[in-house]
Formats: sequence, structure tokens, C-alpha cells
Amino acid sequence: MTADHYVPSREDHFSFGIWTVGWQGVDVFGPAVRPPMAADRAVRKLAEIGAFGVNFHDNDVFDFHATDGERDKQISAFRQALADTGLVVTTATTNLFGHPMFKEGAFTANDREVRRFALAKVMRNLDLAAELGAGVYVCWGGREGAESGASKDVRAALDRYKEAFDVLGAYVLDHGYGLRFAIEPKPNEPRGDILLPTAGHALAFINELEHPELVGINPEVGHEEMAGLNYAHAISQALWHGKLFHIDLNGQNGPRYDQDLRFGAGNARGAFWVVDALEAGGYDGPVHFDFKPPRTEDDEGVWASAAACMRNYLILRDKVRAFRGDPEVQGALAAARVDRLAEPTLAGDETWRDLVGYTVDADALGERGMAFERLDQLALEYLYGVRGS
Ligand SMILES: [Mn+2]
Repeated sequence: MTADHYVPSREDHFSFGIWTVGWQGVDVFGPAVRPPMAADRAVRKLAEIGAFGVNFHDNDVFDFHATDGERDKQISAFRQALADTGLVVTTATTNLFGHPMFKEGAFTANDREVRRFALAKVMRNLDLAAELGAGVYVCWGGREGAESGASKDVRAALDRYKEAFDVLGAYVLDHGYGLRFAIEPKPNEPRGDILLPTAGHALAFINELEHPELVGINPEVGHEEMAGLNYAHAISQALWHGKLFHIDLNGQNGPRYDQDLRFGAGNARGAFWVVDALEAGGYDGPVHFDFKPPRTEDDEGVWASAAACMRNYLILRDKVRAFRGDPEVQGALAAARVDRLAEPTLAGDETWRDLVGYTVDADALGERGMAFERLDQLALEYLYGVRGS
């Protein structure tokens, strides 16, 4: 393949959070290394490098303390940049973590006034999200959690978490907005232990809501991997439930702090299977990146790292398609009996009665090899670049 083959187009539906390229590099040990970036500049630059859409927190566009006049002015500039570039707002979300009032949580804060304000803040941004045409509203509860045992009544916190989604679901339905919510799980950071820590926890929680049909999940590569889990499996299960409303792609090197590397960096082998799972599972939402250009980068490095997220996705998509289309791989899949799993264990007219006393040649079955190593080596050779293009 030529290098030009990996240039993104709008049809690829790549989107970025405004906060990703706008991250100033403030971390626990040091201050900002880059100047603030207005949302409208982020939109214009993202359009230049081939993105299709954007996602924004309310406070990516206007300050927490903005007056109505300042808020309107910032929203107008954002809206103008969208109109000038043709970029769409795919997704929106709320900053319920930055202001000190949220240090102990938002929807599940012990202080009721904090919870009431948090809901009002989300409702106000839902209006803007609907107005700008977003289809998905992400909820990352980064401050919902605890560092110590007695400080948080987890069962009461889950009651309040449910109440929040029930109220917001009613708000969206009463206003006739075409918005659905996507819960973003994360195991820790900034809180010691965050509620709804993994995709599985969030999927179970959704079943308890008044409007479960309005709520799905937004799993992030790094967040599942911080919990030592397999992200491709997480999105495959979410797709199976019909709950993969959105994705946050980035890179991570195993269980450690949230690295938010560009997509394809970090666990590259995992990234190959992520693209494969999205392709195979028919995911048709925005291909969204939630990463942080490292603190080492200047403005030029920010855009190089954003462009590389899309480029790496396209490179991996090519490799995945070549892998799946290779007759030798298809032979290896057949040898591994992968297709046999699609066959129901019981025939259509059978019941448990047909399995009473069922016998097999157990030793012969136990002796059969599965030929998975050959299959996986073929995938690795595509990834390493010695097969295919
Ligand atoms: Mn992250």
C-alpha cells in the first residue's frame, strides 16, 4: 500500500473530543506546557487533518463561571467553526469533575445540593447538544467513587446514580430529543475506586434503569486495560447486548495510570483485535478518539499525534481486512473450528431430554489440538508487516 492510502476521509467517521487536542498537559507533577486552545480552533484544525466530527464537554466551549453573554459568544464561535468546516457534533458530555464542588462526586455526591446542581448542569448542556445535532451524550463519572471505606455508602450511591439517569431520561423524552446516553466506565483515577468500574458493571447497572433503552456504554481502550481486561471482548459483549453506543479509542500499556496514548500506540496487538471486533460486529457509530497528546509535544506535535490516531486506525483496518480475506487464514480458521461455535448446541427440536446420558469419546476429544497458535501467528505476521501489503 502507498502512504496515501492511509489518509482519512469524512466517510471514515473519525471524531475527537475537543479536550483531547486542547489538553494543556497539566499533570499531578507539573503545570500546563501548552497554551489554552479555543474550541473553534480545535474544530478548524481537526477538519484540516481529516476528521468528521467532534465531541465536547460544556466547559470545553465556555468556562464554568461564564456569564450568559460570554457563554453565547463562545458557542457562536464554536458554531461558526462547525459551519465553516462542515464538521458535525456527533457527541456531547458534561464536565462534572473539574470544579472543586465535584471533588466528592456529582450524581453520587453525599451533598444533595451538589447532586441537584449536577443534574441541572447536564440538562442545560443536553439542550445545547440537541441543538447542535449530537446523537449520543456521554456520561463519565470520574469523581463518583471513594478513597476510603466508610465515606461512601455504595448501595445508596447506586440508588442516586440510577435516579440521575431516570431524571435525565425523562428530560430527554419530555423534550423529544433524539439523544441516547453512553456511560463511560473507568476503574480508578481520579478517584481511588470509581463506581461502575468496567463495561460489565455498567451493562448490569443499565438493566436497573427506568429507561434502559436510552442508555448504553462508551468503553475506552485504556480504561478496560487499566483493569487488566480485554477491550475487544468488552466491545464485542456490548455489541451483543446492542449497547455499544460510542467508543473511546486510545492506547495504554497495561495496568498503570491512564495513559491516553494515541490509538495504536501502547498495546498494538490489542488494537488489531479492536479494529477487527468493530468491523466484524458492525459498529456504525463515530470512530472516536479520546487521547492526550503527551506533555512532551508542542502544537505541531499535538496535530501529528491526532493525525496518527486516524492513520493507525486505517493501517490496522487494512491489515485486519487482508487477514480476514487471506485464504490461508480462512483455512486456519476452519482448522481451528471457529465457525462451529455458531452452531447451536441443541438442534431446533431438541430439549435437555436429548442430552440425558449423552456420551462421547472423552479421551479422543481431549487429544484433539485446536490449531490456535498457527491462526494467531498469521495475525501477528500481518501486524508485524511480513504478510500482506
Ligand atoms: Mn483515559
